[in-house]
Amino acid sequence: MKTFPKDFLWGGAFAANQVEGAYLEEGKGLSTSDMQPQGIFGPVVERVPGDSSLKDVAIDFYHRYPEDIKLFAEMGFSCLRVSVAWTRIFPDGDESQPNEAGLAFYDRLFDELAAHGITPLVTLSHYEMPWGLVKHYGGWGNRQTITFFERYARTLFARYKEKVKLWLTFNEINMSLHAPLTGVGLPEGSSKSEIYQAIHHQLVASARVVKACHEMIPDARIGNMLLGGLMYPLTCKPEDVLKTLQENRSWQFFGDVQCRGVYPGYMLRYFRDNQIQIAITEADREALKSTVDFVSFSYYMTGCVTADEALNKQARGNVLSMVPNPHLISSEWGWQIDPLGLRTLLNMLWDRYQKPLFIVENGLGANDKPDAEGVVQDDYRIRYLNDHLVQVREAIDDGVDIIGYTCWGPIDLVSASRAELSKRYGFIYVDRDDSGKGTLARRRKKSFYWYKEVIATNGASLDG
Ligand code: BGP
Repeated sequence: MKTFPKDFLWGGAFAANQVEGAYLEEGKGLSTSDMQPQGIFGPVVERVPGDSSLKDVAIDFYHRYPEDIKLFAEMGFSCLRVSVAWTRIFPDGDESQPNEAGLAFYDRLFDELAAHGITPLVTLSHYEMPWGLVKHYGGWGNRQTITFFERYARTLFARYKEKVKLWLTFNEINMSLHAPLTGVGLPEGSSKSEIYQAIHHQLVASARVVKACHEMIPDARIGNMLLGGLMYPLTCKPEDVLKTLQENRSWQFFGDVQCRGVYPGYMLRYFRDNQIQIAITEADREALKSTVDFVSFSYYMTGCVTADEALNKQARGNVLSMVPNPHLISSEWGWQIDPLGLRTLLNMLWDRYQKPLFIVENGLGANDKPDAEGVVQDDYRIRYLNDHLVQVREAIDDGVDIIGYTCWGPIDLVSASRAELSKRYGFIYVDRDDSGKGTLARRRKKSFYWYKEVIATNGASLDG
């Protein structure tokens, strides 16, 4: 019988800015996320006293984490992916000393997880950076940001070295091409050269903190995080196939640098062909040689690529544009559902990198409606997750080395792309709506009990 490995990590994942709230508490500074109340594609809005954004409170995890962790433990989680808000530790980004209150919060959080036997997987940077670094330094466009980020990462490694053994550098590092402010702190309309220069700085920073992590916590493992944007050719026309290869390389490039330590030739050609000039120093080349221990990624959907411009209708996920696949159905938000694609992607990444893989995001955003008894009967979510996990099991049977699975948003949270609460991913319902109304009370959905059973049986209860 096909099974999951004995020590497979099961759990959920989220980002500080989508759950914590407390956006100015205990010395926290403003982040890019605080400046984009309408989400990662929305405009920058200057914050003024008395204004409010859904993310300011989010689901109030900052104050309610003990209750939430208890529920995760009840489901049997062995892992929880969280992120640290950089602005709780260095409010403007360029301070020389960290904010003790911010560090103390994550101490409490990690202690609470440990008390429930849950392993933390910690993302250093998930869709936010200090606004101070954007305003005064030009974000990742400035080489100095590498130093600020390394200081921040080293502060976390020193503080939490006994508590956190699994780390990720940048969430969906390839998304900067599509949402430059969120990704690299550059304004919309930045040129390709500016964006790739900022990305280069981020790749160097990622490699430098990989090295720092290895030195400071030798028994830790640190990975990268890609938006796994698997594309299929729309037809078998050779032109479509070549274009698809190139499209896939536009995100694989990040993994290639982070896993192999050098810029791939196809990217150098892309830079040449598009007159993109990037300053890369000898020290940068040396730094890039520190490669990640494992590869993590998010997986929600796939799309198609065509070389035929006339057919090139744009369907949008939250980050990537793609041609719809006529063989797949879509979620309420238009994301095409493709469980089999997860098996393909796992095999592709394993073939390419031969490093352990970690699925750190996957899930279905839906507009859940509680029934008369107040219960969300989310059979559609159960079906989605079941079908994806069946394919994870198939990939394990294919010989792919997979560390674990943390589904996105185990508790309802504020969505990244549009900053909505009505797009729910959770096993746990949170009573709060898009206008901010609600008690913030937590309630178990039907999927809560389903996931609990999946974890308890280490996947044996899956259907299929
Ligand atoms: C990924 C992000 C997450 C998350 C998820 C779902 O791109 O890493 O932060 O939010 O997508 O997207 P959304 O919240 O827009 O539904």
